[in-house]
Amino acid sequence: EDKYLPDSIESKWQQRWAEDGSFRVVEDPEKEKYYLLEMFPYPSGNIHMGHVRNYTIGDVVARYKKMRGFNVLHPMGWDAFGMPAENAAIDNNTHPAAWTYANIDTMRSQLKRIGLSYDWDREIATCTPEYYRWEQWLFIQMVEKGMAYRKESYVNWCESCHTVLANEQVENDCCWRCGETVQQKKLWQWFFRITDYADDLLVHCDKLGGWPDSVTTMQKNWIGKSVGSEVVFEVDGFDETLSVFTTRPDTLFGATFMCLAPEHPMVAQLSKGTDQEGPVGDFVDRILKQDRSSKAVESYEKEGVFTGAHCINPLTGSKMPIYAANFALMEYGTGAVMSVPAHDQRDFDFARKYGLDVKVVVSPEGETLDGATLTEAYAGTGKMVNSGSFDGMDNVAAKEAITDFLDERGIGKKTISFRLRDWGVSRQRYWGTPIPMIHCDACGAVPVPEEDLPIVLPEDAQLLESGGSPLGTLDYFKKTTCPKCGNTEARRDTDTMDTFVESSWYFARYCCPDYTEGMVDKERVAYWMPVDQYIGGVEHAILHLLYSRYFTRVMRDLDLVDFKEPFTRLLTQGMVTKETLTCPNHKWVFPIDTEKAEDGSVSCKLCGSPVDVGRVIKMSKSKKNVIDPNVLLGRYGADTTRLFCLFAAPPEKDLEWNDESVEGCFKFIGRVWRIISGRLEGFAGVDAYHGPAGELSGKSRELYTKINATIKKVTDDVEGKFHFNTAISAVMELVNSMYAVDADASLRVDVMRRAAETVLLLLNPVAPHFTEELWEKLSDKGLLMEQPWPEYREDALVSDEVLIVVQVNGKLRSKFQVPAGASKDEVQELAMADESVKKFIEGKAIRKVIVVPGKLVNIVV
Ligand code: ANZ
Ligand code: ZN
Repeated sequence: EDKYLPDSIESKWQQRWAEDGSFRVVEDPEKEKYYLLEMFPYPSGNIHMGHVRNYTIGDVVARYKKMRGFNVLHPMGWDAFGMPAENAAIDNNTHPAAWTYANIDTMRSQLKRIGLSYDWDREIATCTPEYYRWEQWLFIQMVEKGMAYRKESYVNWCESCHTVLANEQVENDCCWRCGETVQQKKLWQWFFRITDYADDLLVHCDKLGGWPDSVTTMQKNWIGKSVGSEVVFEVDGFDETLSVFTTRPDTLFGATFMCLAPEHPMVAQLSKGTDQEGPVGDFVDRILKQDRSSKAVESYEKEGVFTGAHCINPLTGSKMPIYAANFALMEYGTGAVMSVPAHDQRDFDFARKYGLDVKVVVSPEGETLDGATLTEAYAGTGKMVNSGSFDGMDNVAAKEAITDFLDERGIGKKTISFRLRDWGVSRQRYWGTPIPMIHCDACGAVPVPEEDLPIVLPEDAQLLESGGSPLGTLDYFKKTTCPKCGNTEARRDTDTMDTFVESSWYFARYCCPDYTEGMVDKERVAYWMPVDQYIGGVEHAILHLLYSRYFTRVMRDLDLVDFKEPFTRLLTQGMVTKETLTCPNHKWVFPIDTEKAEDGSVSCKLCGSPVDVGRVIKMSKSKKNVIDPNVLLGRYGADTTRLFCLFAAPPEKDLEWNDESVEGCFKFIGRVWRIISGRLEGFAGVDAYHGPAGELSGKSRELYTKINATIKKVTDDVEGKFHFNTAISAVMELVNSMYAVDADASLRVDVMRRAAETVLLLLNPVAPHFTEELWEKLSDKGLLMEQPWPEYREDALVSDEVLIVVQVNGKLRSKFQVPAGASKDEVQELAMADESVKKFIEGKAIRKVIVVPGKLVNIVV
């Protein structure tokens, strides 16, 4: 027996796996495939506990599926473009590429240190031209098929830094760098027409049976389908009409004014030449400087300005003033709203603020509402009132009736609106995929010819302290010739793509990362895709997952793949959490900068002050409630780290950091190590027992039942459910049973050996290093990870023992187990010989013994 030393064991096996290429996979039509994918990391510099947990969960599934005979694809790569690299480059005076590749090297070796079973031959970094050239190629296909288009749209702009800001760089409407109020600036930008797929993406949400309901619900809400009507209004004194989108056509009789988005093209036209021209212009200028995203708009106080014009209510014929209002979004419906103050709170507030009519048209059962005295809008259902021939009708039925009425007259129809907007992908950043388009005054936007791809991101762009699109400063990059007309004054697009584009198709590229003939090798992708199990953070529930689903549809419609849902099953793992520690002098402090006294009080090592132990929240560097995986790996090794991540909580729940639990996991591995390594000599030359349970008895039979029951329990917990925590508990129990019978002389060595092998097989996916090491000492059957997953025997699942209760003169004196088939005589004999029974019958005349087989012995003295 030797001591458990994780360091040397783990480095030995990691090296062996690397040398043997143990996790390399190729397409094998003979074998059933299993594609397991974890969301790839952004190479920020270091692996954190969230990564460790995510990748450990994935690794266990991958290793388990491999033992179950699947051909498992388990790749890893880097979501390598993005803004942090630019910021770090400015801060540290390096190049984003140098920073990124150095981080990748560090993080790759950290992942290897965890013993993750990746096929490193398939590693992808999205910042390499080999990768992004195909993204550029796809972009061009999309432009040519009308799936991508260019339009003028707003970006956040800081006037003092003279730069475009990403949403993340806007803090409380101000520039993160200089504090200047952020404005909106109109720029020409590229968009992907994801709205073309809105309905299909929505409908298929319900077919994603392997996804958490919470995620599909978030996607549905994000797509946001509303069924309603479009109603046409005539405008007093104008030839043009105005259309609105409404989900409440039943309230049309109560529409008393109209609101237009400040960006609406009719706003300027309506006010032109009226007294309102000046105020409208000022209002629009002011509003358009604000963030116009629907989220921001919701938080603003509602305000507006009269345009000077009126429209005509098509049902009542009355004149409705037209306002420009900050809450009307140009991007939703038609950009115009029919306002019904009696039944919509926002309209109500607006009407009271500007003294506009409030007219009740839906009345709740048994109540009469009066618009003049109403204190809040009534949004409920009821009977139609003040609505001409529709009076008395149920308002829900009136939706249909009024829409039909309008439809017959050609001034309304049923329509559907989606909240989902087209995906704007132009970024005025450096560290991203260059947009492969050329702008020519004569030809417009012209795609880069395919043979000129990739458009490589220049290495020498100056990252300006002020930000902005650095590619625009490089004349040699920017100036080019129009591929269509030869115009030498053409300009390259100097924007780069949103980094979400890279992560929308990387899963397909893993199937064929070396492919040079196209974006994806259709055959190899057909073998591996879709991903059978995807694992990642719930923070990607909407954008990344929706974009990936969208991109897969685009690739299908371009005949690159032949499926449309990329991820069959999705697991969103919980967060890794820990309590926060605060010191009066140092604010947040790291756990390693604190000390715990005997009495449990915590103090700051830096200043000695008492430390306040605060709430348990997600580990984050800023709150310093983090555990560095390197520290954990250094102290306990990878197997303990992995075991802890899986044992402390089921994957979808939050995992709260717990020092004792880590320690407990380490001790458990030590226990397994001791009991198996201590018996190696005894096991030599003995084959593990796999035979019928009936041939065993006593402790051997008991242990055999436990072995088989454990295999069943672990398999049930892991298969489909990923309840690793309860699976591990079951193995712990089996190990306890091994200890309990260890000293028993009657125990059959081949059964004990079977227990040892079973523990190693069941634990191998979780703790692959030490189990492999023990297996090597135990068995000559080759690598443990290449063994098939253990099978259990039905006949060994139930214990064949029954409990016998022994009474003396009707009083309970003892209990014991006997084999189920034991005869009356055998049971009686055992009862009489029982130590605690003997005391009561010794020296007394035995009058009668009653034996109820399988149940009870009653001795009458
Ligand atoms: C009249 C009305 C009466 C409305 C009423 C609601 C309640 P959802 O359900 O989210 O789709 N609307 C339409 N276009 C808009 C725009 N561009 N900007 C801001 N608001 C807009 O919302 C649909 C409702 O939002 C529409 O129905 C419209 O107001 C408003 F008692 O029309 B409603
Ligand atoms: Zn041209």
